[in-house]
Amino acid sequence: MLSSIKQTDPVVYDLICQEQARQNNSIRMIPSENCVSKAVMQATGSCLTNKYSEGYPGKRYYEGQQITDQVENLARERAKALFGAEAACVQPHSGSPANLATYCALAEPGDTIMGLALPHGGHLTHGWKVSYTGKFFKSVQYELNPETGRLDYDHILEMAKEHKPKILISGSSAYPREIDFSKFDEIAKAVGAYHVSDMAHIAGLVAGKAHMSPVPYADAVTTTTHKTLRGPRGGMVLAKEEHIAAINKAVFPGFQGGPHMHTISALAIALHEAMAPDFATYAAQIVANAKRLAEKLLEYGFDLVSGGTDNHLILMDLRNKGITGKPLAKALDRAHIVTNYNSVPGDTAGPFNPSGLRMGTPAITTRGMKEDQMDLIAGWINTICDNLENEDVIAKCGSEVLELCSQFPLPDTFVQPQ
Ligand code: DSN
Repeated sequence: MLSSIKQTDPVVYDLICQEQARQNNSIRMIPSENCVSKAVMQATGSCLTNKYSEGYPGKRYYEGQQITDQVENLARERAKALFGAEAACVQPHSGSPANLATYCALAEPGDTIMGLALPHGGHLTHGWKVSYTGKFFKSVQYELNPETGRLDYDHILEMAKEHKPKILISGSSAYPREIDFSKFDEIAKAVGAYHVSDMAHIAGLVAGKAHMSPVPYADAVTTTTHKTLRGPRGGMVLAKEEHIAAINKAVFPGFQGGPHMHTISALAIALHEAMAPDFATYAAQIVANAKRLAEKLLEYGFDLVSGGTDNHLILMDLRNKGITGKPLAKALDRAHIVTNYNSVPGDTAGPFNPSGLRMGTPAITTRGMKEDQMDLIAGWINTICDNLENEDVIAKCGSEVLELCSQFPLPDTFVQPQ
């Protein structure tokens, strides 16, 4: 697949090969990452990258759209069928532009939006102060219940009644529990707000029926396409029919120019893959793996935000271990276990060395790992946590990790190391 790159630019070829080897020889547990199939990968490198297609199918600003219209319509129709949505926009370049465009379609700058605070598991674009979503709009942030580490729907209702947001945002980037989107719908209706749901992290779980779907309960649902959904890097908005014209207009010409048709073709393939029965098995295994890992980590005395997980991710609060997330993430990385340090609710440490560690199971489940392998991973995390300065112990765990990786190559339908 890479032979032309090797011939034209050996430097880039070498870097890509090194990255492929790194991915192959590590337990990749960043919960927003995954591995795409060869088919998805090849579509992202196809001739569709050569085409400009400003506009939407049937109404473009350039000629030569005989094929691109079909590609975009196919992706839209598959997105609607997979998620049971009335309408879909598949042009957002990723999740952040999808969110901003959706807010601008449904509200005016200066209106109030209300989302989950970043240190409590929300995303930057849910109105956090450093994001333009927190500057263009008046942002009010709800937090998790400090006792349970879970969403507190009564508290969210009280805040919504007080602040009367134009948009209530459900969804998260670091929340390990199932979200009850019907409750967000009730709250939004009670205060006359639009309900926008960001399902980026759980889109694959929703597609595989391993998590409640926000689609029946939200005016608009935004998502990236490359996390649990296992598609190309991209974004998408699913919406009620009455909102799609405004959302389309906000995406193009509001925020973006030409759509990335190569990505949209790859998304169409990923949606097709997600319709296959084995995708539901995959989604269920992601959750089973995360639950087993959480169980083992609790046995080792780790403190988990909310006490466990219902989805694909785990958020460890390391304050009871007397360490922060960064040294642990770095030591794990030296042993080829890749996670990310993360803020936790009530964190007083800064975002560059917060008190938590976030990890997830989508990519390792794609490799075929199951509950037994989660037991091994929990053991290595515990050993490394107790030996942060002991490079011999870290190296020993690292060689055991490499041995495990060699036993779980990606399936043949995925890109293999060169
Ligand atoms: N950066 C993504 C994540 O890691 O959760 C969210 O967009």
